[in-house]
Amino acid sequence: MANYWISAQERRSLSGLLAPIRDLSDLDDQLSLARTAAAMASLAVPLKAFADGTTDAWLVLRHGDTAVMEGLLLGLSALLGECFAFQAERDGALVQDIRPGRADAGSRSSAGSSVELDLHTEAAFHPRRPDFLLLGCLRQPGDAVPTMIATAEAALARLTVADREQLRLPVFRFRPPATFVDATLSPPGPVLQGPDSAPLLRVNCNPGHTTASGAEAAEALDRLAAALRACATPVTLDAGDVLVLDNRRTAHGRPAFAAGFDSHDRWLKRVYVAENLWTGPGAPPHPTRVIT
Ligand SMILES: O=C(O)CCC(=O)C(=O)O
Ligand SMILES: [Fe+2]
Repeated sequence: MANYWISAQERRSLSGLLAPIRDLSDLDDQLSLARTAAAMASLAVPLKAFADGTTDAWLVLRHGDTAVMEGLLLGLSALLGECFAFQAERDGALVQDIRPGRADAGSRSSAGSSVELDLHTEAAFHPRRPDFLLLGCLRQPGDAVPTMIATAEAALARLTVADREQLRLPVFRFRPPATFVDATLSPPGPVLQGPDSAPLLRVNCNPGHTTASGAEAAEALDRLAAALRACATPVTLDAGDVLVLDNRRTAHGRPAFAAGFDSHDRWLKRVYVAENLWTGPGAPPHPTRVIT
């Protein structure tokens, strides 16, 4: 990837194509464009999906805002690490559409709408949890739906030492959200890891999604959930905005909202990123980006 060059002409044409994305000026333009292009060129799956029967990476970006956002997310993921997906979730799509589905309205997952999606770290049940989560917004209705974000550090500052010790015990089990098919409960593990000054969190506060064995651990978990809710900040994405979340240091969620299940609904694109995809717990055998 480091050896990938784009010509001045290609860069000019890409700049025009990326213009609809707001806040591009916040990025290091040339680096992000080059990485975006390189990320797209190196990924067979999204190219197949968007290239209309050709393998020309540049065509991918000519399909309008949807593909441009996908390119931007893949480019950002290349800056952070490696994008990946789970075969059991949304059929292994590397860039996932987060929009309300009528059949899933009541599900406490990213596909739901009529119920709150309580604070959670992404894929808490899985050994290969994303290190980062990218959410790119394509559409936000007038009645805007924020993403709620709470940092582990702020929440843990509200807990006692005894509660934090309970959360470090490997007595918690994590259930997959409804967007996963055929996925099972995790083996027992801790909710809290790392030093107190840089805590790492693994939790899903939706009912029944994290269970503790032992009354003290269960109570500490309840108090953590309350602390996360108490310090959660709403972040509202507008079309063109991208949210980058560190999935080890933050929990996220969103309130219930009214969906029309039509072309006016809120629409996000989501990408999971691993800093080192092919090493560590749950690592897939190289070079698979879609974990089975
Ligand atoms: O809808 C949102 O703002 C966040 C949904 C969510 O939890 C996710 O996409 O992982
Ligand atoms: Fe999520």
